[in-house]
Amino acid sequence: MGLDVLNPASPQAVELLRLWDRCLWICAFLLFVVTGSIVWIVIRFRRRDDREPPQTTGNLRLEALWTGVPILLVATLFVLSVVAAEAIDRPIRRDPDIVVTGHQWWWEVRYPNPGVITANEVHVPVGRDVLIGVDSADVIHDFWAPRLGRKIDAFPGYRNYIWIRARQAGVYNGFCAEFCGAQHAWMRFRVVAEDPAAYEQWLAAQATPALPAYSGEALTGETRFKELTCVNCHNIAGINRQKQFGPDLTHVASRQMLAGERLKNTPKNLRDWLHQPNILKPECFMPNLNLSDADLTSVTAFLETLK
Ligand code: HEC
Ligand SMILES: [Cu+2]
Repeated sequence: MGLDVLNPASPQAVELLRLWDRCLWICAFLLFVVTGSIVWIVIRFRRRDDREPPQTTGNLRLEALWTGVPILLVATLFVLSVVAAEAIDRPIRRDPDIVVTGHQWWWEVRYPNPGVITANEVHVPVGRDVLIGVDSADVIHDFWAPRLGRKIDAFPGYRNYIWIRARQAGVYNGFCAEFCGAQHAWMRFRVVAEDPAAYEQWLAAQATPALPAYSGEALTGETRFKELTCVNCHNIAGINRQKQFGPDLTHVASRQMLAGERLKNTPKNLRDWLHQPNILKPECFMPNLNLSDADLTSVTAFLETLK
């Protein structure tokens, strides 16, 4: 795989890498010229006797040279950067396809049309320009999927925008790239790029409540979920709808990872999470509710039905 930043998968990331390459070559050349001159001067003008060498001041040609060359270099870097920025940040002339909101320490992912809410997993159709609006519910975070584009800050109360376009289907790593507190390192996400038909299918499935062909353990789990204050923080479409504080759980079982990618989404890990969120992610904002074994089993069984 190699480093994500050296392995671009979108036109925007290609543009960034190109800028990086050019700057690197310019700087490598400068390094060569500067260190080369120093070495040459040290040898050529080394001390041979005790006489003071001739002193020169006010050489106009030299002054012009070492003022002009740096100005030219900085201007070149400036132009290269502006060209890259133009190519990456195209104008915003419509509403975003997706709104991503940073929370300590997870990402809320909303599709305004048709009203889907999920977490830590951004699905996009391959080969299409996708406009993502990025903001925050608390402190400053930074949304970064290195293979797909630039970083973009997530501010509370102000929305930034970023274009991405995945060239190939695949799963791309994402990170919070602005230190935001204790669990910053476990504030990851993934971008799942799939062909448009699969994407539409996913979106349609997410838009329908996953309800409720279940019985037994899972049914008990649903009742306990409502009784155990989970509903104060988590939404499940069809069960409760209020202002949510934690990740939407309508289709939690369809997600690949849990808790900002702290855990793979397996029944065992889900149960562990409900048992000790504070141990898995110290200081995180899901409290340890000291659930009994019976509750852990039934609530896990219930959540596992939410595909
Ligand atoms: C005080 C609010 C609060 C309560 C009460 C609460 N949670 Fe959470 N929950 C959170 C927060 C915040 C997160 C995100 C933690 C993180 O990733 O940093 C979370 C994460 C989760 C996740 C992981 C979701 C994902 O996609 O990553 C599950 C599952 C979950 N909670 C289930 C429950 C259940 C079941 C209960 C009741 C027994 C419950 N929660 C009670 C706030 C709460
Ligand atoms: Cu963050």
